[in-house]
Amino acid sequence: MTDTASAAAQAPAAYQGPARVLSGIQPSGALHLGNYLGAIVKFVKLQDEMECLYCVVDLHAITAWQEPAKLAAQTREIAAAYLASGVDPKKAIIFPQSAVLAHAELGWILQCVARLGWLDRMTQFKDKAGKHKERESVGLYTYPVLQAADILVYKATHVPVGEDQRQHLELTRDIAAKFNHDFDAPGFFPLPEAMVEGPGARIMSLRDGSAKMSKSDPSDYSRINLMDDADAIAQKVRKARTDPEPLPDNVEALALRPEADNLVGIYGALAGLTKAEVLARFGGEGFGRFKPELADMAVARLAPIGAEMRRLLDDPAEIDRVLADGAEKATALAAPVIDETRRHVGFWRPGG
Ligand code: AQP
Repeated sequence: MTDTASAAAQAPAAYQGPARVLSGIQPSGALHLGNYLGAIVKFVKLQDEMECLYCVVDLHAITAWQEPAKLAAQTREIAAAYLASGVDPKKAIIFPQSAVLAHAELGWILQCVARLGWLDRMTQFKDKAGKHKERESVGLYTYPVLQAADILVYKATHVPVGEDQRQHLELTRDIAAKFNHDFDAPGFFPLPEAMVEGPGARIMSLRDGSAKMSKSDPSDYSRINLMDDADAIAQKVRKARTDPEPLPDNVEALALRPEADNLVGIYGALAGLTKAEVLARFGGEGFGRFKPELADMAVARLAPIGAEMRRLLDDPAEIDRVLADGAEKATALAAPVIDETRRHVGFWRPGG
């Protein structure tokens, strides 16, 4: 048995199974442009390349208080965002995390594998808990272990996420390697790869270029929500914080201008352009000219998604069918993994 985080470094990645994608989003508030560009855009692309599972991680959402009367609706809203953005339930499995009990079961087993010292290093907990960590739920602290279970219960090999999740993926690899080592099961769990790369990996707040765009930011002007209408999007872009200088003509000059850098990055991510290509188009222009172009680009890309989400949410029967079907398929995929995990751990089994 090992007790350091170096297990992943020591263990060769001997996993032989198929490539599989798992990712999820919490139903903890309105989805924003960061969630869309950092995660959902990648979900859509990957469904044509690998077997994909996309969950709505409601077990994670309750690490902070969620109104019980709203949680199911919030879960449907995330599913609606997946569908409206182009995730196709014929290609990818879409399901609510809490509907597949194996997540919680493996989560507990992995809590007994992960070390306290590993969790103590997680910066997202420190960011979210702030100065009063003793008031946070235990679940918020152990959240990254449940995230490891979400991934490993399907033996997923690839995890499309934004930059903020990179550290949690490293932890997942350490947990997988330690399980494989401790239970003498080389290659049982894969050491999954975070797929962070991409122009939308870290979208920043419209009010503060040094803070990430976030559902929990108290200012709605800090983010563009997927369900914002065209007027709201235009207004938020217009009010986005900037500096008085015109846009530069080279990317290096954005280094000390976080708000300008963020807006150029957003335009590029939405338009499929590099920052250099955006600056080739707008370098030398003031924000008075750039912001309306950015607003038009954001509206063109997001308004149809918002409209489709509203249509789906008007009659949630279609969403519920997708979620129920996905839960059944995900449960079937997780069953043999949890069964084998139980065998490795040595739990009682009839006749076993
Ligand atoms: N600003 C962002 N830029 C790029 N990607 C982002 N993601 C989140 N914010 C950005 C990615 O979205 C996916 C789902 O995130 P989540 O809902 O599970 O939780 P989160 O990372 O805590 O996201 P939020 O929206 O910022 O919520 P709060 O305010 O609760 O912290 C993940 O892949 C994440 O990387």
